[in-house]
Amino acid sequence: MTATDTKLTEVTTNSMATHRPILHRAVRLSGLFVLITALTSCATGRIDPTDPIGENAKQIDGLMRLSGYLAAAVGVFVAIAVAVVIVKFRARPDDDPNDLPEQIHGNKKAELTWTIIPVILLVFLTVITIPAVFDLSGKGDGRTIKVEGQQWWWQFSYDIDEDGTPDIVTANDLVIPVGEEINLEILSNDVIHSFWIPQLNGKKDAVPGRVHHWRISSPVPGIFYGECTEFCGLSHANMQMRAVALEQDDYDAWVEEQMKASSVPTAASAKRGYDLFGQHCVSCHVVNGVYEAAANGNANLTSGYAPNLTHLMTRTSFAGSVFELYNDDGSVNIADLREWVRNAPDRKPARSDNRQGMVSFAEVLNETDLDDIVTYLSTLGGPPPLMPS
Ligand code: HEC
Ligand SMILES: [Cu+2]
Repeated sequence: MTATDTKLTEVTTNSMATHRPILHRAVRLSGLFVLITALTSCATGRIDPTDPIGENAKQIDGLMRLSGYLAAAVGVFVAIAVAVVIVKFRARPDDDPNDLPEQIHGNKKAELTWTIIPVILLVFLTVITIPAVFDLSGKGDGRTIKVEGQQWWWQFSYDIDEDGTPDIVTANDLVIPVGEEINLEILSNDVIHSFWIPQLNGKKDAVPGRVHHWRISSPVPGIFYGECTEFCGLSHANMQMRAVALEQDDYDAWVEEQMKASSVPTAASAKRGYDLFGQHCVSCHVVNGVYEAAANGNANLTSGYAPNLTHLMTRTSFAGSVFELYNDDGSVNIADLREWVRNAPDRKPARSDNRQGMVSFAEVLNETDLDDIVTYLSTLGGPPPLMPS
């Protein structure tokens, strides 16, 4: 007996013993796989790519499903074929290990078959996908909204009178009327981001120095959740956004409110907060009508440097939609707002030394200051026309 022969006999005689651990490992691995899949799908929460609502998203979903089912069919076929081969041609105890099957080189029929079938499948998928790609990149007949990616939040600008300058500048919540094909002009003010609200459409990159066109529409009112899907630095995971689709009347009312400038509050605490805001916050933030000219010239209506706060309280969320602006009972989420103003980089990682994100005021503002500033912030419009359910 040669060394190889001994080995072969060992393998054959031990096969029952070795099968079990392999089986156990396979079961354990698939358990791990299921767990990871479950956990990663938890992480996205309300961001749901499997439930398309808008026409564009439905089109993508249809293509995904079709290619998914085809791939699954191919996968099942291959798995069955492999299983059949494994069982049918397995080594049996009384097999002569030296008795090899006929050795061949190539098999025209088999090779043509497994080339032609995939080619047909791929050509089919290409033929149905290409028109969809062109269709999705076309313009809709609705209004245009400018979308700017920033480290790490999204800014939305509306040119209501179409004179080339924005009339409404807001953040986090992209408010749209239902049933209209909204054209998005997607840009970036720093690095590459990607805009993705899966229930309304696929992903579109936001690239500095380029304008990318994208459409979204929703046939029903509601809030649709999205996030940045191109790694863009420290707080990439905290760069979310939502589309808020409103009935036409509600949308018109929203526009009307957004067009109004802010005014100086009269109540004592809010007025004190307003003054503190003028001291500490206007180098970055704009409040239309009262704080437009920034101390150091960073901020103007369209600076894009920090969110325009004129109608802060008409949004549902803040800081890249990471925090809810309202509690479940409809009251203002004072706790998070206050902590944010106290020490924003502590709540959401930022590089404020590098003009990325908000600075900390932990060493600057005392408790009364914080109360008054939050009281002032709470006077900035609101409540939102639609609350998250
Ligand atoms: C150095 C510039 C800077 C200063 C100064 C500053 N902020 Fe900010 N602020 C930002 C940036 C940038 C963001 C967006 C951060 C993010 O979403 O990650 C922000 C976000 C906010 C938000 C959330 C807005 C939204 O819609 O998401 C509020 C509220 C806010 N700041 C309040 C204040 C207040 C109050 C002060 C003064 C005490 C202040 N900020 C001072 C830069 C600044
Ligand atoms: Cu990002």
